[in-house]
Formats: sequence, C-alpha cells, structure tokens
Amino acid sequence: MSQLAADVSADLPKLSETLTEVTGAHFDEFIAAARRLITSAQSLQELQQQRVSLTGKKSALTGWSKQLGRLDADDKKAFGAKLHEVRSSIQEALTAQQQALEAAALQAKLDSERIDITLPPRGNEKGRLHPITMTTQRMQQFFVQAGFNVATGPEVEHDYYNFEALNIPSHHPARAMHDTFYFDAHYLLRTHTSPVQIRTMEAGKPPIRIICPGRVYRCDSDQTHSPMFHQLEGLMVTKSSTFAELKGLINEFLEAFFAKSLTVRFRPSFFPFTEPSAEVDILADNGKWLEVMGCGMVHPQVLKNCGIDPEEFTGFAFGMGIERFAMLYYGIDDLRLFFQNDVRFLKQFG
Ligand code: 2U9
Repeated sequence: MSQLAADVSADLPKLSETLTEVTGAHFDEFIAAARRLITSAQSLQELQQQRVSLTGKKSALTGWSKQLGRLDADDKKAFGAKLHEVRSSIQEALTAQQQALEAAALQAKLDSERIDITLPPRGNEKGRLHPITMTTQRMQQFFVQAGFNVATGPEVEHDYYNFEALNIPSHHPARAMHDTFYFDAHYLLRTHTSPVQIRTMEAGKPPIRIICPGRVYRCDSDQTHSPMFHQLEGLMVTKSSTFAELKGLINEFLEAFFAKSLTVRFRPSFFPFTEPSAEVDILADNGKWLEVMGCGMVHPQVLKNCGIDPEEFTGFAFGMGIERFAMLYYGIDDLRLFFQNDVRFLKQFG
C-alpha cells in the first residue's frame, strides 16, 4: 500500500502498487479523486501536504514512475504517457488551488484593512492664535502701514541698555531688586522693550521709524500685574518730528485699533527717557477716562547716548501694554487668563 493510500484520503481509489495492473479507467478515477482532494484544501499548508502526498518521493505516482524502466518498449510508452497525463493534471490542479487560496488570503487581508470612507472624520480641531498674538498683530498692522518697521532684541539685557542709556539713573526705584529680575550685577530680564530702540539708534542713523513688540519682565505679580507681560513701543526720529505729529499718530492708532471714533486725552506725565512726556487716556462709554499708553519726545540725553545729535534730530516715542489693549478689545476682565492656557478661554478668540 502506497503512502498515498495511507495518508491522503480514503476517497482515493485503492490502486495496485504494480503499475501494469492499473488500467486506464483506474487512472482516470485516480485523477478525479486527486483533484477533488486538492480543491478541498482550505489552506496553503494543507495544500502543501497534499502536494507531497500526491507527487512526492513516497507518492504512488512516483512509485509507478520508478517502475517504467522495467517495462518493455510498448508498455513504457503507453504507461509513460498516461503517468505524464496524471502528473500534469494533478500539478495543474495544485497550481489552480494555490492561486485560489492566495487570492482568497489577499482578499481577506484587503477586507480586514478596508477603510470606510463614509465614516465621519475624527476631531481634527485647528489651533488658533493666542489673543495676545492677535492683539500684537492688530497693532503692528496699523504701524506697518504707517511706515514703521518691526524691530526685536534680546530679552536678557545689560543694565546699560535697559536703564543707563535710557536716562534711568542707578538710584531710580525701577532699578531696585524688587522690580527687576537680575541675573548678576549687570545682566537682567528687560523691564521694557526700550533697549531695542537704543540698539537701533546706536546701529543706524535717522530717519528711524520702528515699533518694538515683545515680552518684558517685572518682579510683580497680583490681580493686575504679571511677572511677564507684553509691550509694544514705538520710536520715530527725524529732522522734524514733533509732539503734534505724535498726537496725530496716536489718535489715528487708537481709532484704528478700536475701530471707532474716540475722545483721546494727553495728560502731562514724567518718564526719564522722554521730555515732555504724556499719558494717553481714552473716554470710556461709562464716562470714565481709561489710561491706555504713554508717550513723549525722546529726551535729548537719550539721543546723545546713541550718537544722535539732538540739535539736528528730534524724536518721539510711545509705549503700551499689549495685555491692557487685549483686555479692552476683547472685554477680558482678568489678566491671569492670558497665562493659564485654559482652552475654554483660548477657544473664544479668533
Ligand atoms: C527710547 C526712548 C523713549 C517709550 C515710552 C512709555 C512712554 C510708556 C508704558 C506703557 C504701559 C509701559 O507697558 S507699560 O507699563 N510705557 O508709558 N513708553 S514713552 O519711550 C522710549 C523708549 C525708548 C529710546
């Protein structure tokens, strides 16, 4: 009994191991049974077992083939042709079944990986700009169209640029440890963006028209003060800059920023780096004056400190807190909201 009969299936006709005893009808029956067996294979592994059983070294087919040599010429020819037919037919069935199983496996994989394009999309929320960023951009938009360039500088500054050059003497209260974050005797976190204007004047010559937005730091923290906040300062130095021009520019700016006509008041004030100096108030709907910014003509000593002759050039400067403008523009009542990064707050803008 061949391996075939033993292993593969009871379904295969039991054929003689002696080739000459097998008839043509037996061969056809054998082919049909083998093909039924092959098409019943459910996996490539199972098919491989059948391939070995049906065509391998220990198969009936191979057993018969080995006997061909012992036959006379006529039998050899007839049985040889028949065995070839058997082997071809089995091989063809094996190949067809292999292709069918592979195609089914591929289809199963494709089905399992199918993307349902009708599903609703996952939440892909877009981020948005921080209200401070949007406020800064809104301010910049006005000044850039008015001919100002945007200038920036380091947040870690030398006390010369932050104080000395700005005419702020060493005994000035702003220089005290409790107002300024010092790294050592000379280096500090800038308390305003004014050092950027100093550096710009030092490096170039008039006419100068710049705005300087950026982070500034003061050792102060309560309901209305944050140790880090944002300023936008401006500077214009020409042969003919006047306080009248400054007033006109600030009026224009405030009405453009708040997008309505305003009553604006310039109230005399004092800063070490401007002379004369003023604070700027706007009249609110409730009849109260709101202080929004400061300004003045650049102090002649400050121009001199930067190598600009105050007899030849005059300048004006202004400064404002960006948080203050953002609060007024958006109607935000608590400064701390800007720094808590609570999405429920941030989502409300832009
Ligand atoms: C140079 C010369 C002059 C900038 C100025 C103010 C007035 C001002 C405050 C507004 C609110 C600071 O953020 S705040 O607390 N600023 O009132 N700033 S004039 O003057 C300069 C700057 C640089 C070289």
